[in-house]
Amino acid sequence: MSRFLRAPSRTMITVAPTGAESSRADVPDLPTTPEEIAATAAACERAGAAMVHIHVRDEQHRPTLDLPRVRDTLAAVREACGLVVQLSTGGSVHDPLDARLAVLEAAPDSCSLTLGTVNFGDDVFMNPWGFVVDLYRETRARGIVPEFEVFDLGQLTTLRRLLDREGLPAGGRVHVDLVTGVPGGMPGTADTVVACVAALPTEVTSWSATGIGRSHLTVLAATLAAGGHVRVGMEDVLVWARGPEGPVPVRSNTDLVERAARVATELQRPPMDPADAADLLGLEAARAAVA
Ligand code: KMH
Ligand code: ZN
Repeated sequence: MSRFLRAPSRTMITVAPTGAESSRADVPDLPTTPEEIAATAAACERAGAAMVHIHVRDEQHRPTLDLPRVRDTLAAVREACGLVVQLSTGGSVHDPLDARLAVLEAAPDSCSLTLGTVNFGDDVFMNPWGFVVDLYRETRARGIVPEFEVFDLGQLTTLRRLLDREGLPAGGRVHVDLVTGVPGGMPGTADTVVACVAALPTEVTSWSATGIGRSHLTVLAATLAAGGHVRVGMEDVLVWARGPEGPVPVRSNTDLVERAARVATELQRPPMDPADAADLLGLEAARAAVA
């Protein structure tokens, strides 16, 4: 019987407002400056988000891992809202591994940690085992809670191996995010979500999922039905609906969070606030472990 048979009473909504893939020229409403990302985060908190997953952009709106810029963006977000702050260590497919590791110096509450290499459209998102281990050790040394990103079911076997060899994360909680629908990764279907939940290591204490692109709503609904938490945002989806006259673009991250909160509330699992998300992820215990 699944440990997740009883769904949590509240839903943690993570907003991923920016990502590294869309250009500002193509998506003029994409928040990219520290001020815009902070304002978006604050609006999304009011709409029901509990955590923000941040990719940083430079002054020309290009993805960057430049540490001063990362620190400025984090500081702006922390100033503007109370969301749990998660920094991407995935960066863009062009970022070197050492720069991706170095973002932990900015001391976010949480960071993404992808469990394996995956084709990513025409590119390759590199996450070799040695890098996974280095990144994991660094999170433990710094008291940062990792969110394990899973792009394919086999990466859950890597999580098993990682926990066996390295032990539990800082804070003792194990949170997994299923990233479905990437061209090259697992498909964004209800079957995928169910298969992954069945394969989660027993140490996993919470899980969420997101559907990239057209799988977005399917995965949102399947995840809520299966008792998971959800991630939404313009990193993952830019089409709001398939209208009679063609695709309707997403207007804002807030709209996406509001819709997720509405569906979750209808399903009797309303959004949790950032303090509850911090408890869920074990942030205080993680910090205490290195104090
Ligand atoms: N931008 C992708 C190559 C993460 O944030 O950790 C990787 C990504 C995952 O978005
Ligand atoms: Zn990301």
